[in-house]
Amino acid sequence: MEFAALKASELSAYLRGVPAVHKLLGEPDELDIVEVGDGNLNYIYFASNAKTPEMSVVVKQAPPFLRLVGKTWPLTRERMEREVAALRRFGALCPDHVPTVYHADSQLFLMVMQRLSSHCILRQGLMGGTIYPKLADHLSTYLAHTLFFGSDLFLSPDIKKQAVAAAVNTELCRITEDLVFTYPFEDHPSNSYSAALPRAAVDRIRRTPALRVAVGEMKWAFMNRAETLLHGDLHTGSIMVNEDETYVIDPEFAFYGPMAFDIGAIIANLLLAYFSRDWHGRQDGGSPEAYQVWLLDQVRAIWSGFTAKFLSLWREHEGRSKTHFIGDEPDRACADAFKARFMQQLFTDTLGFAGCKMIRRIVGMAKVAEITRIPDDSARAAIEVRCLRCAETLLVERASMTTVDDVIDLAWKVEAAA
Ligand code: SR1
Ligand code: MG
Repeated sequence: MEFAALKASELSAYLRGVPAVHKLLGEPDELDIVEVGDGNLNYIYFASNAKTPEMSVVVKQAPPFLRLVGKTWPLTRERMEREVAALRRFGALCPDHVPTVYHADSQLFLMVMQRLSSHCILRQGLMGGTIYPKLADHLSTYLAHTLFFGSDLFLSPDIKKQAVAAAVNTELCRITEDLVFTYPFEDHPSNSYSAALPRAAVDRIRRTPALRVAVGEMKWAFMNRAETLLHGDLHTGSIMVNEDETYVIDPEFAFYGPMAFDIGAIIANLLLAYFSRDWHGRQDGGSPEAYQVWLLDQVRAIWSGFTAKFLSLWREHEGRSKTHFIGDEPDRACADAFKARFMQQLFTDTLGFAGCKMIRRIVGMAKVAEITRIPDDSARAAIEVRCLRCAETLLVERASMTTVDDVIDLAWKVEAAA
């Protein structure tokens, strides 16, 4: 039977028939249902008690196609089951930063989850210039916990291999392989370019050999390094925030991949926010600099917080299990050297993935609002060129950029050269 999006009355009747959800909503006779309509992949609804609107949940349903494009881009609906599994896994590892799943239906491919009504999408908050004092602490905690506990540094080898197999996500990984690592670098019909983006900037992406090789290396790493269970699409639209709380949503792209992919996604999106601030920050007679400093501070604090927390989880695990990944040794010199190399490689890969993620948002198919909402074509193009320059350096020079301050310096330098 052909898929049809649920009507409000159908969804209301359905939810009233799920006792746990009905109870959470205060057992009303009718529900207010609003389709939010902002998902690239799925239908998303708010379902609320009409008399007590604060009693509310989110319903997410996967249609058998990519919503952004429509029926001409079919997708299997089982992606909803993978998303539910990932949310539950991440929720168990990091309950303060992952919304609760109340109910999942594997016939209708829908789930009912916690409504974050006092939170906004981080991308929107950053466009508005809001400071989130706890953001870096929360995101570094989320990254350290999810990336460490899914990996061979914590799991036994047999459990980890089962987890890799259970999280195979062929279809959505293919989207990333194409839209992040391949199409933006060739003349592909899915690419789109803003009105004033200079042809030379696009050509440079396609024709710089060192860049193409670097992107190839990152694509290979993405496809082959099953290190941990990733979120897989950790941009600022997948994060909800307020002053006190941070939640990571939408892990439908979850799979076992390289740790640096999630960290790189966050850093890339903070850098896109940083460069686009040059326009947003000047609206209403303001100036962008103070908020740009805050954005780069977040990059620094997320990386350094992540490093400290990840290494601390690693040490605690070694203490408890009385084992070391590299085996016994008389002192800890080799284990410490291994850890230092591990973190350095993670940083290098983070920069490479960040570069790919920035480029795809400028020349590829799915763009970001902080750039597309700039109505002045030439201002937008100037910002896009800076994003591309920064991304190129991140990719090409990633091995010689050894500290997060190198990234901050690069961002300032690219901005100042404008
Ligand atoms: C074709 S789907 C476009 C993008 O939306 C998701 O958020 C992923 O980033 C995907 O690449
Ligand atoms: Mg998403």
